[in-house]
Amino acid sequence: VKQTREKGPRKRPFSISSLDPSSAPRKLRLARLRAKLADQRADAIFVSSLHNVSYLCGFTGSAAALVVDEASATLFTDSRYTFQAAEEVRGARVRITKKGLLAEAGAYLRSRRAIRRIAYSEAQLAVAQHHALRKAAGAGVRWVDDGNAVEFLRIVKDVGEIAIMADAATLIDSVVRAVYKQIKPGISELDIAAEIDYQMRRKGAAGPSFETIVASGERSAWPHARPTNRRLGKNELVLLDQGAILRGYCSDITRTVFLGESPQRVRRLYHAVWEAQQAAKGAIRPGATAGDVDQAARRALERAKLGPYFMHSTGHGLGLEVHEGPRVGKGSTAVLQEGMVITVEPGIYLEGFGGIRIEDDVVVTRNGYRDLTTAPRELLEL
Ligand SMILES: [Mn+2]
Repeated sequence: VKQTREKGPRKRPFSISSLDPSSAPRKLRLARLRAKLADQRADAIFVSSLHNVSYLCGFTGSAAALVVDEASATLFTDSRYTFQAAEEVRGARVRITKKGLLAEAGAYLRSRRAIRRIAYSEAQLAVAQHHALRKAAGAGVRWVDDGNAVEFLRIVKDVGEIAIMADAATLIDSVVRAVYKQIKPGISELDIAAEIDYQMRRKGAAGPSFETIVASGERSAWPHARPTNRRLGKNELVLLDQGAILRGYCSDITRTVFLGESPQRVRRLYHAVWEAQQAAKGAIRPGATAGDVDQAARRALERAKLGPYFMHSTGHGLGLEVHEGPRVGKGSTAVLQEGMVITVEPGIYLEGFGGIRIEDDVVVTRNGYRDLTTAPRELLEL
């Protein structure tokens, strides 16, 4: 059942249903992948990352491998997914395996005499799995590193992907706004996290992009705190970091609020983080490096004498995975291009006091950037 989208006058030109029948984006993805394989002098690629499989052929089941060669693509999955594969897969043949995915994919490679050099990802295959695959494929096949070929393609999103990611961002925006009403002294971090997760499912998300973070008081100084049964008190910071998966794509937003009337110190620190985020966003344009974006945030916090309290990257690429390319950290030489989606999330963390982070998802546009998440960024006092 698709999420209902009747409300509102805006027509969405790139719903998944309007993309799939033509399968044009997937054809283009396969064509680009083949060009990369030719560069690496590989005859085929063995794709085992499920995100890469769904990116290339649309299949979203939990057991699959895809072999792409010069002229064809073959998806291997098992009989639990017969109907699902028939519905989802575009641009690839489907083989329902009976004796195990790796054994049959390997046997297929052995039978294909023209495939001698096959690219694969060391990072996406367990050692035991690679042993099984090698054994089935036989000694005639040479395995070479795929150079993250598919991950590189995924960094630049097409219009259809950006439309979905904008919807995923809007969804999590509305969750954050709704949950503010429930944040008050006495409620526990776990209660708030449960409410966030519940709200996103009610709004059509497949689930959270990562374990929802709710950290209050001193615990907000832990950048990746797990929610606990700690109850919120008066006059403390609450950091909320959450994301939703919608039609396969992740969103990721952080807001920090204050329970009560904020003291001068909190307002000053919050403003410095906000300025750092503005500075980082201001550095986003095609041709700039991701390292430039990171440096803009870092310099702004250094100017405010808060440099030592910012101890993580400014952001990361976002898409089918919550962390993907490009890296948006110190010294990153990745060159920004129109269509990349990244997070911008500077933060400061003071032990024994608390932490403040403001995070948005943005898409790189022709001459700058556009925010996908838009929930208010001024310091909210609840
Ligand atoms: Mn993030």
